[in-house]
Amino acid sequence: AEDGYDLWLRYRALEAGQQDRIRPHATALVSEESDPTIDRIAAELGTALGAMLGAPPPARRDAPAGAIVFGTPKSPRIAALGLPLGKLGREGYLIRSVAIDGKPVTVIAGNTSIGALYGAFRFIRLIQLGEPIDRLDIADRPRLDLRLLNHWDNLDRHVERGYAGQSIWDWQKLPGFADPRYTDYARANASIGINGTVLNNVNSNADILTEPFLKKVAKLADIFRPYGIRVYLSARFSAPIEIGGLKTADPLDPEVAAWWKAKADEIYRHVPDFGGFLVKANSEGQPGPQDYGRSHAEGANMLAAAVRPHGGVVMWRAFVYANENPDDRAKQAYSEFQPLDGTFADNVIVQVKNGPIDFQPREPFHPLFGAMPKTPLMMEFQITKEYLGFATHLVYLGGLWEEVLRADTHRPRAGTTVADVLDTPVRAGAPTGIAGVANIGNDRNWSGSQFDQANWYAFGRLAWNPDESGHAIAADWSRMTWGDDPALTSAITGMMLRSHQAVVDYMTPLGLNHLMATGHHYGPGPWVDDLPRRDWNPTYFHDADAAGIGFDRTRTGSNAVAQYAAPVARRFGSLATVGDDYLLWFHHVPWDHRMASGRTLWDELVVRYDRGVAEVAAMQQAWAALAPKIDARRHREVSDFLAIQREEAKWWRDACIAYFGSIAKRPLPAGHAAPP
Ligand code: GCW
Repeated sequence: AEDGYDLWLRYRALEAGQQDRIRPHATALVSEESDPTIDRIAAELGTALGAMLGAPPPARRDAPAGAIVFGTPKSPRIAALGLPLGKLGREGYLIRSVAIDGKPVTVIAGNTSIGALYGAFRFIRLIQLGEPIDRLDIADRPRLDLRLLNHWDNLDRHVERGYAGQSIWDWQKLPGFADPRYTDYARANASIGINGTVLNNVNSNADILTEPFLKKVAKLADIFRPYGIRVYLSARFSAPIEIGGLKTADPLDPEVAAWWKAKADEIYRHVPDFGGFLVKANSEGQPGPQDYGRSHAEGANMLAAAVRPHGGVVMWRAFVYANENPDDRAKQAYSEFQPLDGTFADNVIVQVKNGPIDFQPREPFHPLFGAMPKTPLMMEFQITKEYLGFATHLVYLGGLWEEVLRADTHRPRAGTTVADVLDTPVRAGAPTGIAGVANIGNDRNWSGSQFDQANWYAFGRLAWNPDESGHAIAADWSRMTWGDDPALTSAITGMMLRSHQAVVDYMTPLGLNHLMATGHHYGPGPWVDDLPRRDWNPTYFHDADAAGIGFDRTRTGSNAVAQYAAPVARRFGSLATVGDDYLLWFHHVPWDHRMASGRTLWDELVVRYDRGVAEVAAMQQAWAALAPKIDARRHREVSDFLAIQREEAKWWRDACIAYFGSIAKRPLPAGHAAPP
């Protein structure tokens, strides 16, 4: 039965007519090279075409009419074509219908076999999507260098904020046993261009850096390498004390620096192409350089020096906030990092979450983007849905990410989007990148729900090309995952595209945020007011009182708005121009404030909560109608999840309206459906 294991690489037999159309262009698989990646390309094309066409094309040495010729200019046949591969870099590819010895063939070529692998996956996608393949001329290359998953996986296999079972890394059985799933993981990631993975949680355990674990890590790296995926590790800043026997982890202590250097050398003996370290330091209780009175830059640069001789990078996270700091939590990353611009070593990248608080259903873009022109910044998105209903709520994140990537930073000038900041190297050769906190676990369907696979997929596609549209990506995913029927695709993409606004409306409308219940972040808790850290309490974030609601981040409040470029600060800072989406993020607004809709703020809030619930009901209806077109098992699973989502959307609505109503003390607007 269909269970979702195949993800979007769900190669199913094409209709006879389509098979007849494709077969003349898939008569043979031809390569003149041999390396592990070339072997994987042959295997993937064989599997995909075999399943879609009924039989795999034979591997041949000659290139008959209709052959698929793949590889690099190391192949004499490909070299002879004189293809314009120059601008495609290490990972780009070209797919062309050409003639070799007068016979029509399709060539899939890259400067490296990894480029050719990406080309092969693109070619397979064309067939999955029913595109014509007789006159191809496609050239593509990724816009960002580092396209990484971040696993928040602990060594005991618990996944922090993971809702798809246990970690897929079975450390206990590694390196002796390599679950075949590791290979499928690599295939899936390579198919969307992901080229690196951080195996362990940023709340990190130093044991990962000990020899027994490095052997396990090396085994995974060996499996991933032919798929162009490098392994990275989260480094615990206090590791020199915990596993090194030193008395300090002070980054300016020569013994500490020497320990990290030796450790890096050891890691590279196990994993010669090790990517580098990801570090969460001095955030939420993690150790870091500030424990010794040193700055983030001093800490990062010390680690950077250790991996530098091997070509490694250090990704230093900007997600920091401290209880001792009474200032607006939304301001802290900018306040700590912006002044350090220009002081980081050239193999350090600062990794910044999309918004200034923490992966909320909607946040304005992080003010650091554009504000550190001398420092490579990479994006951190969260694919797993920590604040978005875990795996049971259907929420497509492609639209959320697109919104952030297209935001205009106005730095250095109008029109410079967050995507521009990410993909423009700060100097020649400086790294660029993006990371997504993975939603992968050992559930049969990988992501905990069928629809959460779309978020993994969309992350990869946007990492490859941050300008792609969330809509187009959703449509491709739907066709590959559910079947290539236009009515199906339009119904499913319709659900996906409306799902983000729906969850915003039933959880945190109008710029509200962080109203989730304590710790687990599942379900409403806007009344929570007793947590030890002031800035963990939902009451801190919504700031509702008899007069109004919302966090004043303008000049009369925390003035966080001043961290943005002047035109952005003006737009967000004025009630007249901020717009509904970020209204209560930046302003404390009277309950009777007149909204663009003509309603009062209080009435609008209720209308939004109602609308969110109604949208989930609409998704349920749309999905129910698709039953005849979808295999029973997957259809049922999604139906059950939508029913959970509907109940919980109501729970959110009723809890929030009751709570805020007790503060606003205003009647419910006409038309509000009283809870059953
Ligand atoms: O989103 C918050 C999470 C923590 C997480 C932290 C971080 C890994 O609630 O679970 O820790 O952010 O990003 O460091």
